[in-house]
Amino acid sequence: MAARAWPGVIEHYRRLLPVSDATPRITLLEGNTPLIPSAHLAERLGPGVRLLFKYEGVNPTCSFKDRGMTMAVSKAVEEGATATICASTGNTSAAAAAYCARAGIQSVVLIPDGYVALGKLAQALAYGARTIAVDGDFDACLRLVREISDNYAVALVNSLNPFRIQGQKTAAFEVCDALGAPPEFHALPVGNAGNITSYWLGYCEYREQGVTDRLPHMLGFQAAGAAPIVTGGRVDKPETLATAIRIGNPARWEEASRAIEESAGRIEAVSDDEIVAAYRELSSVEGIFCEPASAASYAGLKKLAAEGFFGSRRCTVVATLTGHGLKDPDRAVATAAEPEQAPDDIDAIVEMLGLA
Ligand code: AN7
Repeated sequence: MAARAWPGVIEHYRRLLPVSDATPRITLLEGNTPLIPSAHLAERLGPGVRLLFKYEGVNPTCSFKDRGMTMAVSKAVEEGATATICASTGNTSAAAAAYCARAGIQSVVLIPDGYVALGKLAQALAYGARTIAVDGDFDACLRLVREISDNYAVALVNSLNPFRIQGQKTAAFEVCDALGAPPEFHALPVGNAGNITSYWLGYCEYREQGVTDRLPHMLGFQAAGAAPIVTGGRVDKPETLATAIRIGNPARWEEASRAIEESAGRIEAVSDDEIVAAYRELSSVEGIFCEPASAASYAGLKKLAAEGFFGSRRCTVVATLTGHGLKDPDRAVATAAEPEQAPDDIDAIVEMLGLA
């Protein structure tokens, strides 16, 4: 018998989402992403650590943002919107552009000029968004779109939009469905702080519904140059090569702090060097290629492990890898060895490879 095809997150989790039969399903069949067991890196964290990666890079636009965007755009269409607007470090704009194309409505995206990875820029343009590169950082872009959406007929689809959080919480449901229980720890990169807010909501709802009987500890990791929640103060000039999380004043700051506190979790900073080391390990050791910001989750786990956080305790740890490595091809090439050059000559190549 054929398995029932995956219908996308709205249809699959409709009982736990604010939708009705009147809500159009603007979907690209996002979600149902793999929870990949670590083959090699788990043991580096501790002898009792079972580590799994929630690989969100295989969503339709190659990041977790699709989960929230299917909800935000479906609800915008239900409410009669003909255009959406968002600020983005790249992935939100890629997802907004795709789901708006699918819905047949206009997408406007404001991005910090020069600080959006090439793959993400390519996506916004390919999907046909009005793409506006602003001479300012993400926080400036977010201020602009908030004011524009407050005063004009365009729907805001940043994670300030509650439907984004609703859609993204489905990732926590999927983790519990796959494991049969929540993990002990859930690690995430934190930028605008929508995703950690969403996961925590999802875990709490599953427990309230009686699907699960406990909650994980949430572990959030910011880039050291853009770590306002860690330092407790807005960062005026955020800097990190993980451009996805180059954010100095997160919109969901309070909710993220609450998730950390209520879950007895941790929020920590990881340096760009730690992020790049984790990023390289994930691809070259595990065979999982994510973008630099995504690797902050594993970089943070390594850092906690080095402080003796896990010790010899037996526990299940899930790290979300939020976006695909091909989002940022420039960084991939810049942080790896260059291709070796060879003539069109078998002897030379056999010699290079030491096979002779
Ligand atoms: C790959 O696209 O903010 O803490 O404008 O793209 O929910 O913001 C992206 C954020 C982590 C942080 N990993 O998530 C945007 C944007 C990747 C991301 C985050 C982002 P939040």
